[in-house]
Formats: sequence, C-alpha cells, structure tokens
Amino acid sequence: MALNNSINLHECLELVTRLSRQAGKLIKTRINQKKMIETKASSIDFVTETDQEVEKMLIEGIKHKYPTHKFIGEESFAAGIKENLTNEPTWVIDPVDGTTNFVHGYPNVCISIGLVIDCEAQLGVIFNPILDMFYRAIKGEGAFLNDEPIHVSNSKCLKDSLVSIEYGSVRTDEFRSIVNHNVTYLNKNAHGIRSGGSAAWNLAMVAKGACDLYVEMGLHAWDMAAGNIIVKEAGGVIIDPAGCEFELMNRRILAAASKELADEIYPNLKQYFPEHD
Ligand code: LIP
Repeated sequence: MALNNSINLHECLELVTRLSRQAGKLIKTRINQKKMIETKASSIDFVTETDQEVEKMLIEGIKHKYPTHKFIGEESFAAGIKENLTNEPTWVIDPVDGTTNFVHGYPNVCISIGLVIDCEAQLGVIFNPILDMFYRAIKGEGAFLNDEPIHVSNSKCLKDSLVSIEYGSVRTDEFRSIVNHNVTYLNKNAHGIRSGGSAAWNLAMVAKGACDLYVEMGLHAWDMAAGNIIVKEAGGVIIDPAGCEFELMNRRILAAASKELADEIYPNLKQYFPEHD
C-alpha cells in the first residue's frame, strides 16, 4: 500500500523483517554469554554492547534504503541523539526490549521497530529471536504472529482477565508506591498478574489474546511504537492510563482486549506522569 505517494509499507516491512532476523541471530548467540553492562537513567537501567550493535545494524540498514527518514532509537537517545517526533516518517526502535531479561538469560527479549508517520504508527514489528516469535502489523491489514492472523481475547471484565504490569526502572519511593497500589488493585480482582520485563512482549501477549490487559507508566516511545499498532490491528484498544487518548511520546500506555475492560480499570489506577523525553 502506497502512503504519502512514496512509502510502500510492504517494502518497509520486507526490509525490517530481513534486518530483524539478521540482528536476532546476534541476540540469540549472545543471550547466554557473559555481558559487559553499563547503566543509563538509573542503577538498574541497563545497556549492553548488543543493544548498541543491534541498533546500529538496524538504523544503518534502514537508512541505506530510506536516507531521508528520521530515527528515534533507544541507544542513540542514550548517546545524546535526541530527535523530536514530527509528521515525517520516523522509525522508532528498541534494539533489545527487555535488556534486563537479556542480561539474565530470561527469554522475553524482543526487537521492536515501529514506523510512525504523521505521529501515528503505520507498521510494527516485534521479534523475539529466542522463542522465534515474529509479530507484525501494517495499519488496516490485521496483525500476525509467524504469518498466522492473531486476535485479542474477548475479555470484557477484570474478574475474567490475566493482566500484565511492569515494575519499571524508576527507583523512587513515589513511583514504587504507585506501582504497588496498582498491583494490589489488579491482584485483588484479576485471574492473575504477569510481569514480562519487556513492554513489546507484554503488548504482543495482549495482541495474541494470551493476556487481556497491560498497563505501564514511565516507559518510552521505543518500547511501544510497534506494539501499539500490533494490538490495535489485532482488535484491541490502546489508551492513556488516565483514560484519554494515547500519545506515543507521553511515556504511558494501557492496552486492553476491549473498551469495556479498559474503562473498568483506568479509573482505579494511581497515576504517574513521567517527564517527557
Ligand atoms: C524496558 C521496558 C519495560 C520497562 C523497563 C524497560 P528496555 O525496556 O520494556 O516495560 O518496565 O523499565 O524500560 O530498557 O529493556 O529496552
């Protein structure tokens, strides 16, 4: 499908599928090896050489074909390359989403790539190379896992739901008490709670119907650029956890299998509004 007269989303998908599979080999080889770890925004916000290498590989590969496109990448951002989101075609990339999992050899590790045009994701790819799960979506064309169509569950209320929440990498007392409040509320009412350690993974689980809701405040655009379109294309709902419209740069997301479920939950959440990147 041609967009903006020049962007063929199928060609974009083909390119990032090839690049992710190539980069995935590196992640799979390295996951059980010893890693050099550095920290970023907090003492438990990790980066490894693999995050940096994979991001470089992906950005170079995409730039080669689309030299005028813009990039917002987790590791480029950490290195001081701060690009604002504009209406221009922008690739929003997390080379290793679930870096803490990667460091420990825990298999919820995903490459997450979203193509955002006019501030809205048009294409998303989430690849877990350890488990060989490749999720993808193009706006208006549905969502797929390893070429099979996927759909969110039909859960409409919390008492019938499995939900995900993350503990994040912020370590302030305020943040911890907000997360604890929300965990307690969900735990009282849901079938169960999961914490996958990767936003992309959690979003893929909602899209696949394996989990009914995921909420997190304090994450970044690169954690959710791909996942938000995959969930929507799988029939799910994406909102801001305060009940308003989702904004990619606001660092907050609530993904649900249905509007009824999202509407039941968000008024009961304690809110955390992180600073913008
Ligand atoms: C992670 C997110 C996760 C969040 C972590 C971290 P990273 O991304 O996927 O949802 O809770 O704090 O931001 O750093 O592994 O790419």
